[in-house]
Amino acid sequence: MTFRMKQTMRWYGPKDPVSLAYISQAGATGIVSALHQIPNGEVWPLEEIKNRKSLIESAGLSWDVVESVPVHEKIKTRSGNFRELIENYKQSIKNLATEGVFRICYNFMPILDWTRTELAHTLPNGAKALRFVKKEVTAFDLYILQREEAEKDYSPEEIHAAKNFFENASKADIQRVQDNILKGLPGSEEGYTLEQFKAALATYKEIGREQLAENLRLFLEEIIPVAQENGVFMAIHPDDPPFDIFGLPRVVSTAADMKRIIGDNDNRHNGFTFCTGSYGVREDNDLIAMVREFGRYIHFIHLRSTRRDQEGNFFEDNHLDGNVLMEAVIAEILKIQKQRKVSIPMRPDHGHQMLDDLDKPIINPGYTAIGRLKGLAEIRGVEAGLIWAGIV
Ligand code: DNO
Repeated sequence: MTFRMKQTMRWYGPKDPVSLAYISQAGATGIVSALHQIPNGEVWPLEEIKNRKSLIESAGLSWDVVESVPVHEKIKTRSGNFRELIENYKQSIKNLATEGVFRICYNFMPILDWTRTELAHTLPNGAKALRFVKKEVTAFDLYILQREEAEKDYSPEEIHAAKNFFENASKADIQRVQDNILKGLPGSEEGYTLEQFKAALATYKEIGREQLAENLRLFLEEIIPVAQENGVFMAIHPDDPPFDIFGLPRVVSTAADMKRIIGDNDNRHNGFTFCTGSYGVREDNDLIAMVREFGRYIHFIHLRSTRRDQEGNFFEDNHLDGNVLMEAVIAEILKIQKQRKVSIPMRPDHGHQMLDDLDKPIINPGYTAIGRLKGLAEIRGVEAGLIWAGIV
């Protein structure tokens, strides 16, 4: 028996310009959503979870995944009232389970969530894509943030390119780079001024990669038993991009990281969001091997493809183009589903701003309707084809 992926789309709540009806018309049957109105660190109240769920269900859809219950910075750094914040996190897990929501996506990226410098990079066909431009990130680090010892993190060529960019960039370009890095992309939950960001960076002065990995382990040690008791599957999202940034350590970037996160106690409630767009930025991440190795623990899938170049830049390509061998990844996922006899929720991650969406104000970059609809349709097509051809 073959199991298809459960097709979902992200919905930012009642203010999202892409309505539940549109999502349903696009072909998704499930929703990925979060209570963005609850301040980071507070308990998610039963009542608000119930309201969100009934809104989704009244549109004929199901709330399959929470993306995300954010992890407070104080938990990541284990400072201040982090114990109380962990208790709150546990309570949110329990409350979600009480209302029948059993999958939670979260991340453990210090300070920043996902990072891009360009939100409307025009492709040759006129559609717009999200892009990470290395020299812009480097210029921000060296000349705007003026982070101590930042030069050490870059090669002479990278510094040269950044300097060149900075000296020739318009004021608007500099502002764009700064805003895109600091203000927080959709779902990030936190935004910073330059001064706030500098202060936040200082809290990681003593926290290297090992310490952050240890802080994650200690967090999991507390929350996973609660998730297990309540039938909840935790799915950690990888770092995006999957490498250290602004001197901040990142510990969910590679297969080795995934292995470490599972640790010695084989517990499926401690699982992963398999995001091909994030892991796929690294050439040394073999996505197919990763699905094979960690398939048992994958509870949520983001399908998206990036294309990288020699300079360390990448942009979000069409879902079936770019460096991710999407057809092969989907085939591998279908095999895992067959073994596990489950349908794993999948969402087409991001999409180009295209067609009529080009004329609309963009509230959530990457999350316009038409580009995601195209991604979903292509992914479904690949899935149907693989199954029909008997490949899976
Ligand atoms: C970006 C998203 C991320 C993701 C979080 C998960 O589009 O994939 O913001 O939701 O990192 O906690």
